[in-house]
Amino acid sequence: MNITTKPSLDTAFKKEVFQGLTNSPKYLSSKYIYDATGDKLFQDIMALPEYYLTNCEFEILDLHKEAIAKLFATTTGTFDLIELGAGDGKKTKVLLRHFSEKKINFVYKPIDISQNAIDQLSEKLSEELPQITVDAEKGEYFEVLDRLKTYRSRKKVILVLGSNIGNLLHPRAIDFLSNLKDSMGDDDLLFMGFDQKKDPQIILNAYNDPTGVTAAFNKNLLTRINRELGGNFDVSKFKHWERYDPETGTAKSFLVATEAQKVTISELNLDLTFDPWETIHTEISQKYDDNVVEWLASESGLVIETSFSDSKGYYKDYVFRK
Ligand code: AVI
Repeated sequence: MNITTKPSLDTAFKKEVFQGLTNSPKYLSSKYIYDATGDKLFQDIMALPEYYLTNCEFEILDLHKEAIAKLFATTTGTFDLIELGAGDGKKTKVLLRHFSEKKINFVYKPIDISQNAIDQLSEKLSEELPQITVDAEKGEYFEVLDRLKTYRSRKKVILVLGSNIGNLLHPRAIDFLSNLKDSMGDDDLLFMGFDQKKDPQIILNAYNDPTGVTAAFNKNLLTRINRELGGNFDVSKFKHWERYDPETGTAKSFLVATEAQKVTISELNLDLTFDPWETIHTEISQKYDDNVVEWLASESGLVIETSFSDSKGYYKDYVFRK
């Protein structure tokens, strides 16, 4: 590694890429996969037959929509259904449609970091479910959580679907859940998806599809560094690699250098060298069981009210109160 002059690390992206790629072993944060290309590749992943998470959660919401409606609805008025990381809202629409058919009073508040995702979702909902009140917002989770604290006037139900929490290590997951708890009042609920431990081969296949969509998704980190930070990674000289540890429930993604190479990132004034088979760790996708979710809840001051599972027991949505 060679740093010529001190770079100006004036954005979180620059700072984190610099930190990660000058560390030994090298790492990058998976949150930077999600630019317009990354969003599209993630949509493609959700449509893969191997990526069971989406269908399992879809099945849960469809199968249990009546019980879920009973938990969420208030007898006294309306509630805010706040979805963090709403994406294209495909799964949530099962609930929205049902709530609307049952004449349940609610305001749907999808929140996503991508303005593009928010605009598309609002447009689609106004066509498909025009009777629903939608109040979408662009924002980062933690920034939005602060704002949520001021919505105390009526009941809030916070939705976090897709096992998004699995991309956080346990200490950060506890921070996230604790922040959510702080934004909740006594009647509020948190409804959150947690992918479950299962046959390790099924998990490996979900993150290692034969069509290479997941590999392209992972490599989008390097493509994005090339485009936004003046990098010259040759992405064809990196291989996507997935590992799953059934003991800890942690799936880890890597990009592995297939030969020795030099890379320059001009915006960071950074020259990097890679040894053959050197790794960049890019993502964790944690898998859970009831004991771990109970532990996370108690560390965060939350209590599990109930949970819903798909028919194969691959995935669970838990309902928490504070
Ligand atoms: C968004 N997140 C929950 C996905 C996951 O399963 O960890 C991202 C993903 N990475 C590879 N495939 C999907």
